[in-house]
Amino acid sequence: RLMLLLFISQPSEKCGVLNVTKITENGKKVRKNWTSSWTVLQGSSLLFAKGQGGGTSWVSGFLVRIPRAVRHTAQTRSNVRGLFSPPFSQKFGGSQSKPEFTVDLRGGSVEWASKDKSSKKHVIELKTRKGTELLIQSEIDSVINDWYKTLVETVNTHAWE
Ligand code: I3S
Repeated sequence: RLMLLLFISQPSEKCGVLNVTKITENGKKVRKNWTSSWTVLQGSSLLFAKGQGGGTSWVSGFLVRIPRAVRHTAQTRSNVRGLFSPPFSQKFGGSQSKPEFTVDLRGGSVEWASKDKSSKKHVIELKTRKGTELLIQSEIDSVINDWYKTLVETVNTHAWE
């Protein structure tokens, strides 16, 4: 029972709105393009989706998704980690918003970004094994601190895979 509890409580699922930009792709520097993205962590995959598009602001997109996220979280907890949980595509609202891009955190790193990486506050720098570097940011302290903790745990958990 203890093992099951530990298994369920692993930080492998989390979602929310974050500001994100790539700074390097496959080892090559790319131009920053900060966008507000619906972000989902599942296992070692981190997915980013644009807002709902068509002029929909991230605020309304977020509000639409709250019940979905709550429902999903409840479902996931009660169903032993996704056994009966909806597939990934549904978490992004089916056809409403598709993952813009995904990064694999296995073998990657997470740290607070240094000042020279961005003038924004609360910026996390993610590096993947394949040489993609991302900055993720939220104006809300508690939000970004929670993501930092979860991402560090995720990277540590999947470091040797
Ligand atoms: O690291 P940089 O190049 O100073 O980043 C800023 C620029 O990408 C800027 O875009 P333009 O160079 O196209 O004007 C962005 O608007 C800024 O947000 C970037 O800086 P921060 O410090 O916000 O990451």
